[in-house]
Amino acid sequence: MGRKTTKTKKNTSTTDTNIPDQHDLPNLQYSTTGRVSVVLPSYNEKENIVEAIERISNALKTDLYEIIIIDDNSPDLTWKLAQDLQNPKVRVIRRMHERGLASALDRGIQEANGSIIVWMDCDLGLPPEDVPKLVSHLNAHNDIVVGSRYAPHGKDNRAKWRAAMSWVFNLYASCILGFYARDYTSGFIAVKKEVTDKIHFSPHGFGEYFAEFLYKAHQHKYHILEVGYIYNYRKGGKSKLDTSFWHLLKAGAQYGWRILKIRFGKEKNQQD
Ligand SMILES: Nc1nc2c(ncn2[C@@H]2O[C@H](COP(=O)(O)OP(=O)(O)OP(=O)(O)O)[C@@H](O)[C@H]2O)c(=O)[nH]1
Ligand SMILES: [Mg+2]
Repeated sequence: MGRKTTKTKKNTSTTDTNIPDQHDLPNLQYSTTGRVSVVLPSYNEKENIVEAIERISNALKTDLYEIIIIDDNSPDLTWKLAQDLQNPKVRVIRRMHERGLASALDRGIQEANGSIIVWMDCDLGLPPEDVPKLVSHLNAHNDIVVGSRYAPHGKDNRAKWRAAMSWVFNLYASCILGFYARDYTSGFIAVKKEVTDKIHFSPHGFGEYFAEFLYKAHQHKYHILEVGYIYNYRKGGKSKLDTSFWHLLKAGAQYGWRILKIRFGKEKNQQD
């Protein structure tokens, strides 16, 4: 089992009423300098990869330990663009025989050496400038900070029908898995390495792994905080999920089934 935390009742004594909840504010005692590994899965992202690396590096500054690109031998040579930067903090892993988002993230997390791990899309639909905000909310209380469209100040800026589909799906996921998280398909996260050392997800599939990770982490008593962010369409290139309405519906059905399996199936954390 993971580290256990006990819930304490809110202190309502007069002396403490002006002290904000610890989990609502960045914890200045929790140093993040040089500790952050950012994992970026990439497949045919030549329009975005260089800008993503630059903006993440500029945003994290001295907190950045490394950026790990997990690229599945993109035909558009995304991996080469990243390699050619010759940035000592950028590591490119070019996979020749494997494919898939969940397996790429699984590999990237295993490779990461920072004590804080962030992962996100590299298509600039998720704002690189918000990475420090996620990281800053990790502290003695919060083990996982999720960028969420449904937390205060969060928003899904895509077309209304597209945002509505995600909202309904995430409501379904919350009803089945619990309301300790609301954005079960975010894919934008900062987490302590001790959590990823303990909690593993299936390397199969696309975005379903995220709900599995949050569910298992919650089961192991790790604390999850959601922080709002504004989700936009990817900046360039093509989506690997949103290729047609029917593909999207099929993916939704697969995700829906997987949520049921996560909640009611026999699948257990690999290390239990
Ligand atoms: N290594 C690897 N990365 C992938 C693969 N499929 C998608 N990705 C990357 O994973 C991230 C998520 O894929 P997206 O196509 O952005 O999926 P999405 O976020 O649901 O869709 P849009 O942002 O709307 O385009 C992006 O950074 C992709 O480049 C894959 O098979 N292998
Ligand atoms: Mg994306």
